[in-house]
Amino acid sequence: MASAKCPMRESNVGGGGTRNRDWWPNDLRLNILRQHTAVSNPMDKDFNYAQAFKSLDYEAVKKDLHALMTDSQDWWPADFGHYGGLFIRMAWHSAGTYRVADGRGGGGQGQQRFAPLNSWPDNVSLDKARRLLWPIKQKYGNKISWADLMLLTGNVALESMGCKTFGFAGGRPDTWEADESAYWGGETTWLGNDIRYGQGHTGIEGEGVVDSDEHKKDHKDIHTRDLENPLAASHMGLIYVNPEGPDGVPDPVAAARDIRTTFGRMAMNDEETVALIAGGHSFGKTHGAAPSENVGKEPEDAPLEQMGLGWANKYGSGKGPDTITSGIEVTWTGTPTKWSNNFLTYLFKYEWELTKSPAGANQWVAKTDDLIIPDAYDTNKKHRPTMLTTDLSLRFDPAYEKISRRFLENPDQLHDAFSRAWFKLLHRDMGPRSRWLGPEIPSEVLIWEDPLPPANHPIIDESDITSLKQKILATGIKSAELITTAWASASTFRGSDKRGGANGARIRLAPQNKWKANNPQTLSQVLGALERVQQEFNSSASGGKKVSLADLIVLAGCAAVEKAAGIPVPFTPGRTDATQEQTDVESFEHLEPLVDGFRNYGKGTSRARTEHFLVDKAQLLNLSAPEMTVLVGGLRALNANWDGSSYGVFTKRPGQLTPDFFTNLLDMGTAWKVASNDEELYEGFDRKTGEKKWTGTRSDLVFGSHAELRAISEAYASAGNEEKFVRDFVAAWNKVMNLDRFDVA
Ligand code: HEB
Repeated sequence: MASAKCPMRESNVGGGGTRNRDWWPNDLRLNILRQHTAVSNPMDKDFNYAQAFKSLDYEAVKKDLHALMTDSQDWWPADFGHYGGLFIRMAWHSAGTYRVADGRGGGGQGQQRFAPLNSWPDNVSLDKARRLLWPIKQKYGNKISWADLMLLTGNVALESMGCKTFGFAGGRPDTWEADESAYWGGETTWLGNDIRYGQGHTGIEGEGVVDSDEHKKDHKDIHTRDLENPLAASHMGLIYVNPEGPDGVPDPVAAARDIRTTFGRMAMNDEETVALIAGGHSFGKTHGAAPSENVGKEPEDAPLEQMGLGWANKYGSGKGPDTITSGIEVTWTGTPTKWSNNFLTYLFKYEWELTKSPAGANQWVAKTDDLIIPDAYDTNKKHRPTMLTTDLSLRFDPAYEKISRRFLENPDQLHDAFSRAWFKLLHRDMGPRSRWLGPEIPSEVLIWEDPLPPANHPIIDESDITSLKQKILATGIKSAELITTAWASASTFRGSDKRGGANGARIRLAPQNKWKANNPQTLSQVLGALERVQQEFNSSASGGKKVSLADLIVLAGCAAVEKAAGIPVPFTPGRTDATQEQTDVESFEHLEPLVDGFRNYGKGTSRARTEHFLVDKAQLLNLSAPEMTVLVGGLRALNANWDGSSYGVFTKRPGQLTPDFFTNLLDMGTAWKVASNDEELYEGFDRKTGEKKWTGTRSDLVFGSHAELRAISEAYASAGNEEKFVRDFVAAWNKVMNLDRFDVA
């Protein structure tokens, strides 16, 4: 126990001691731009997960998973003799961290293995679930990632309990370190929500999901509160909402409000939400055999001999009937290892009475003498039906009730809605279908995939590319506008959920064609000119060749960069144009840049500075710090601000690809002063003459003020690196243009 008393700060080796982040908590987090690199990954450099997965004996894994479901282990026995409920919860918690606002979270990287998720209070006992899977993971090795395996296991659990699924796709390569890019909230206590609601709520540390009475008094805002974006969960350390009701208040109607916000931010509508909860809670049970004081430290803080497991439970046997997970003790249906409509049947059949679990948590019991619920371990025992506050929301929220009653009367509709919503939940962050692998990919195309039409005609070749570039440059459209349009099109990509990008040419469709950052008026002129080039080519090209507007938009940017760079800029054709019908406007609105420092658009909020948004965007674009730096410097030299302004265009020869941005920014002959009350604009004056030379934004000046970014800027401003600058810019530009090209990977 000695080590548990010794906080990490006191460690004087191995990177211990007070860190930069402790001294300067608001510093830029450039660390998020150097994650998941080769140095943290034990696989060989040429390891290709998609290829490895293709050699997997998929049916054999599924067979092993089916066998595991009922192969109860003494060290963690299966409730009702079936691990299905536990594994569904594991998969759901793996995928359910997804939030559509920035596409982060989700099951795509196997992050449930790492902190903080492995130790979230909501993930209690899932450490056991993953450990039960280890022999299967070990057996199939590199051919199936943890990310895929955890989700596939949830799917097989459903099938094993008689719920036909909509399908499954593999293709999620594992990461090997804790991802630091997602904002999970600013609270410093588990289950706190003071920051996300900003209304003075405090988290109650160490109480599991059970809140204290003192906390409950202060709940007046649960009917009106607003959850901070991009968060989806109502508390730090929860995947979604408090099962006992908002902040522990057992009010099903108020709980519905939190559920709607949370599931909405997970990209689920009311129907999908009802289906997921009613379907999910037709299985398994909750665990609250005794008060949570019995439960030890979470995995990240647990003693060594627990070997990465956490939450050691000293109550009784600490497992099986004595398990403490959420602190709630509920079994929803009479058939917890079988798909059924029973959750909804009981929800409406009985009236519900508030009661407490043995751990003291709020829960509900049916007012009935019907002892129809089996015990997980004692076949002689029967129980009355029980529910969570959040389960009752499906009956007492008027909109949810309508849907629930329809599902109650039409079990096939519940099944269809559940299996579709479950498939969406597990695959929402996978990106385009070209990334999906395996024999169980559904043939039905779903709108949330952001579908692209196939290229069903011969695509352009090298000589077409050359002549098209000439034609584009001859349209008279300014190079800077061709560059901003290509950037606007490609830079919607987010590495988090692999959405966006230039493919599909959705920049010409709603909502992107109206986004302020895209400068709609200029955009429509550029697109008009490119459409004319396209029409001319497509009506005259030999051999039925066609060029898509998506390709032309990128090619136009490449042609303009090439002209300015004086070296070839690579271009990979083959994009296609999506239709408006293939574009879910509401869902695409989440991709709108509120701040894009690369084109000097937008500014910070009360919660984040402009330069923090720049780094955030760079992370979503899978860029390193040097790539971010060279792109900003290059785009400024190319005069490519969103509105054509000269902010940050620190050069006397705008339009040429020079490192002038860096040389001028680092020039000690310039003194900088704040030029706007909001500290978003700065002016640079000649120290000798006092003459005003430049105007720049926070996204510009940060490359001179931040030590690490300045170091990179110095490299690009140094004699002898002019060519390197051009080469690096072209490489980074090419990377961004092709971020979404999973079809050619
Ligand atoms: Fe759930 C369980 C809550 C949704 C599926 N959950 C559970 C629990 C809780 C909850 C508290 C218990 C844990 C323990 O163990 O103790 N959920 C909840 C909430 C929500 C939910 C609050 C929202 C409203 N779920 C959900 C969904 C799903 C689910 C959506 C799917 C789909 N869960 C589940 C399952 C379970 C649970 C299956 C069981 C587990 C076992 O059995 O172990």
